[in-house]
Amino acid sequence: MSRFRLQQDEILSIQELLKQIVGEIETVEDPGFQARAMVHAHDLPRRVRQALHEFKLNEPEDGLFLLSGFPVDQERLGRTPAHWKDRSTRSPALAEEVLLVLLGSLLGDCIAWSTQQDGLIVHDILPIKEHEKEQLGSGSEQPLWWHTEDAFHPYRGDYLGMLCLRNPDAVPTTHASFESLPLDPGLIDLLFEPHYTIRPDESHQPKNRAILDAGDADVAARYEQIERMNRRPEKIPVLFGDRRSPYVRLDPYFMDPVEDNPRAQEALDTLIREIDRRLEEVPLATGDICFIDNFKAVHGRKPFKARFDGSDRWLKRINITRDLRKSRAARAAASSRVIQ
Ligand SMILES: O=C(O)CCC(=O)C(=O)O
Ligand SMILES: [Fe+2]
Repeated sequence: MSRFRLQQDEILSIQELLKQIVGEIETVEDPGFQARAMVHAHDLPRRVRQALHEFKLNEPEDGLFLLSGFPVDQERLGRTPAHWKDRSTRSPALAEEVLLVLLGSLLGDCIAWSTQQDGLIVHDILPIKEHEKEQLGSGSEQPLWWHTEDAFHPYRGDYLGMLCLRNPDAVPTTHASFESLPLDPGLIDLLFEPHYTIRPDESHQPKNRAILDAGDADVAARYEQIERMNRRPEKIPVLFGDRRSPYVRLDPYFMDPVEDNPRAQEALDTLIREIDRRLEEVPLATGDICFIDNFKAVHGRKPFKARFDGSDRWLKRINITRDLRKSRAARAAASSRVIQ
């Protein structure tokens, strides 16, 4: 894992930068701020920029970058909200959200989904009572099975960024990479071929939308598209890129058995078993910021007993693409971040 610990002078310089930006905006969702984020990111300490640049350029096999040492004022945050839709106009974690977006901008551009968390760029990950037993980031009692983020979608992010505001019970995020997978070449051949299907995960379903805008034709059309992807998922390979260091696209919980090709199913089962064996725990602590290479590693979360008393685990999450252009047909304007 690439570990990066902020030094005191770097923390002070970041705090100074955040103070200035937070004074100018009401929310990180402000398109003006999103447009300027990459330029603001040039003012982050040089050692931070260098480290994230190397993570992007060298694509380390474990696909995990962990930055720690940023202090988070718990009193300013107040209580962990009961739901991500319980947003005050001005987030108590605005500075941390800005920091996550700036760091993410060193890897690419933040993207949002019109079908997920109401099209917001910065997501809250916190346990929600009604989702306790569900296969969602906001679930708790079930393990969140390891996955590629938004694996079903061709425009899924290249990176996932998470900033931990609090995690009092040290609930682990899980992580596995594909470094020197002991698979025989015949199985690798099959995994590189389009035998597999991945259906949209629960977070993109209309029942998980907060804003009641059933009359919005655009949004309705997006959900119809998700429904089509659910009914007739296209056949895809789960490995791609370089055979010696493959990229992956996997979400076993939402994959159907390959009925017409038992060898392809066997290859997938073997791959899943190997990843299960490698799954590691990464309990994020307050102030930890991790970036996961969504092509090189999978991630999930261990089950836990949520408290629902305002002191629960609370993370902020972003998705980042290296190439905003490839989704242009699905976005309203060149500078828009929302994939529809
Ligand atoms: O809670 C975590 O640590 C991971 C959550 C996650 O993978 C997700 O929400 O997609
Ligand atoms: Fe995830």
